[in-house]
Amino acid sequence: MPSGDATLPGVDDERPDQIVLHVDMDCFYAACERLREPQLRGEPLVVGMGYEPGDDIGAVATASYEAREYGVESAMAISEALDRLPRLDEDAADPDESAGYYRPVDLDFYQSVAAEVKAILHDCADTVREVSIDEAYLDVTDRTGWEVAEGFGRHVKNRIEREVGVVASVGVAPTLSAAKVASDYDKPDGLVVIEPGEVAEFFAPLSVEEVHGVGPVTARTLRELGIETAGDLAAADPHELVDRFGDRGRELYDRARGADTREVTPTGDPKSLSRESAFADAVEDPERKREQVRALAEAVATRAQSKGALYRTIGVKAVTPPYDVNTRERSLPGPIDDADLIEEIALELIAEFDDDRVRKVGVRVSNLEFPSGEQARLGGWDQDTEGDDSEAAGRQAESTTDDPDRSALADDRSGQSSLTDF
Ligand code: TTP
Ligand code: MG
Repeated sequence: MPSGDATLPGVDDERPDQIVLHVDMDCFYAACERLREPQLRGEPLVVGMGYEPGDDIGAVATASYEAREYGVESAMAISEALDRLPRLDEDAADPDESAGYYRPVDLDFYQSVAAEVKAILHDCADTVREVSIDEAYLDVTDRTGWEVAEGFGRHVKNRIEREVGVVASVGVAPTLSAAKVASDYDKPDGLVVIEPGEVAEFFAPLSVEEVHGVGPVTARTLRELGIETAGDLAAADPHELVDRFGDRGRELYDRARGADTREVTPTGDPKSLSRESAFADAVEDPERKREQVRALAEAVATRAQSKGALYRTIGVKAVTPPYDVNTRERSLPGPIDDADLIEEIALELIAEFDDDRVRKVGVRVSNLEFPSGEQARLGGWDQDTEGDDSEAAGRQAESTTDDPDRSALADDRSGQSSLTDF
């Protein structure tokens, strides 16, 4: 059985060059209700359906943390919730201390609050994957570094609270699954950073249920095998797990070890194709930058061609230390498919950074058109599917952006740290 002593399990499978931030709002629907009824703050509050007299079929959507103390939780039958936490008579002169407030679900309102939160998230990262009304992954690799990642997480948290008035729990980690575990770890009002190399160690004491993909049934079977914690699972014999669970066994084993090579891929239709590559150390030599840009330009051209995409805008990105994301782009009169032109324009645009120290460069085409009318699904698009390019040397990630304003770009539009660029 692998002991993991020689090398920390999972380390090889992390992407230490990737900084992922996961945001999950605390008791989101209840937090929204508290925005318009501040007197509900600090009170047990249940949001759900079916609690009106004579209307007893329904479920709890969410409960405030005060209501959770009474055992009320999401998806519980409303009748059960009412048993555990009776509904407060809000008109009574002397309200019952052990009763709670009940409010109906108002999804339109929650969606409007969520939109405000998401706007902040898009402001804080170039790539955002929205996974539900109150949850998103951000790739913040270019915006921060590990030494200041906690401060960056706090900045995102504070902006949401200050500008929208609801509280988020935030996790920062080198993988998506670890970032999710981190945001959940200290809820509510949590901020947890798991640094590269610490993922497996962080996971080890967690119960197997915390491993993504382990439900109550799997957990029971694992316990029968003597596997109680993520650490036990990471140290188990993978062959035995495959025998027991099929391919899923291997997946659970990998997840328990913190192995996760997925990148944050944005939600929505692709509007651009880009490839980028980081240098081990910031580079000043213009020829090295050009060399990298040439390779990226070729990769982007090949990618666009394989997708049957024409493009009208060609852009470059140069990340200068510490975290300045600079983008430059140029739009053409009409859509083209021309690898040489991508290279030529990208090299012209990157020349502006000849004298700068640059730690990452990128090339992008946008204003895409798909004349065949068949916009192929892009590799790496699905959260749970590895992009076919994702194993490319260094961190040459394909990413796509979803910026409707792109089509309005003027020629040679330039922007320092433009927030939605790349
Ligand atoms: P969650 O993020 O799962 O829950 P939450 O935000 O209420 O609480 P936590 O602090 O633990 O994150 O889900 C987000 C919202 O989705 C939640 O506020 C209500 C809704 N929801 C349902 O309607 N039904 C459900 O079963 C769950 C789990 C959530
Ligand atoms: Mg939540």
